[in-house]
Amino acid sequence: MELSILVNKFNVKGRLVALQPFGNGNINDTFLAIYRNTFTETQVILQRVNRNVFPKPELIMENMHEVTRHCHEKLEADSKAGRDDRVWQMPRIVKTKEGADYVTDENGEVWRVITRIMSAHAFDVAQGPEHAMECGAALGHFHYLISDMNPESIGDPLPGFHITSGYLASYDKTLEKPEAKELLNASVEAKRLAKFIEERRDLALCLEKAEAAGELKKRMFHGDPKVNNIMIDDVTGKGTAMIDLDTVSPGLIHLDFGDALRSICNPAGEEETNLAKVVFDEDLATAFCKGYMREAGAFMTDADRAYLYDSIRLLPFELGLRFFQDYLNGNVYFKTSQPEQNLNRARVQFRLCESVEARERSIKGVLQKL
Ligand code: GN1
Ligand code: MG
Repeated sequence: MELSILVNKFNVKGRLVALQPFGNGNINDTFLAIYRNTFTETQVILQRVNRNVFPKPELIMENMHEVTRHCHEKLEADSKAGRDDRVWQMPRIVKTKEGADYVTDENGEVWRVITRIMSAHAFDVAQGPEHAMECGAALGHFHYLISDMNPESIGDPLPGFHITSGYLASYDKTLEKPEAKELLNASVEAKRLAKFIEERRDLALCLEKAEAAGELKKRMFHGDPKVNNIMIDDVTGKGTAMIDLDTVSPGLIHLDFGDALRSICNPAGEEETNLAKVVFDEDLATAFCKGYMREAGAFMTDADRAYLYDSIRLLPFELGLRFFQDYLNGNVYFKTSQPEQNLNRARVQFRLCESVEARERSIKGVLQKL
């Protein structure tokens, strides 16, 4: 089905005047649609939910319905009570003309339309400490918003997501494939990354062990709070919304904390090819933590705090492992524009992990003062 026919199945007023690719997501296909009528313009986001990644796209939409329903109610109540220093926002599902949350095309692909948060932007890399602090505040406030959701109301969007031991197991399985062996033997850099993983197999289990021992408990988490999923208000420079809600589900908030920091504290970005530029920036980390704690510090137990450093070290390792496994497996998960891209993305994450390790004492010092 043509994209313009598809998007017109949704209930947006006006005439479609533009429809173009939008954003830099690694998973879903995203488009911006602009509608105009005689006196105003409406911009919405059209997305195809990636079926190769999410085994049940319909479930993703049921979850999104639940998450946005819960959060919009809470946002409205807080706003009436004049509780906040700003307007916190969250995209809304735009229904089809028939009143459904999504459209399924002739190939069984699930498409949705959500509102665009206007006069706000997400950046691919941190712009400085103030931006980092606002990212922290936005994630902290999001954790507050979803903290009292019923975890039973959400189906598992992506079985195995952020279970590092599972990623290790699928990496080991991939290594047995002849194609993977060939790729590994063909490159000194790939061999170096494989060694990097071997030296850190224990690290992979740090949060899983703490959870199994009952020290850490699952709460609701975002799942993908990287810097370009955090919207910043163009007018005030303040954080205003978390986007990309596909993976909101029960999980450890440590995974969000570590994932946000691995993304925000790497100003070179995930696609950098010069490893010398990839460092974990502690000033950005300090600013992020300040913003996060202001909004969510009240929820943090002593046990939670004890595992923050581990989470900052684990998440770049985990993502590097996921990129590297995908490279060896023929680039079937993350979108790529050239065959070595996932190899390079893995190099960046592992360098970041090393950079965290080299700063262990000083990062722990920052965390202690929170
Ligand atoms: C993917 O969809 P996107 O680009 O926001 C991935 C995240 C990774 C991220 C790295 C469902 O996120 O886990 O951290 O790429 N999402 C999924 O850029 O696998
Ligand atoms: Mg995503």
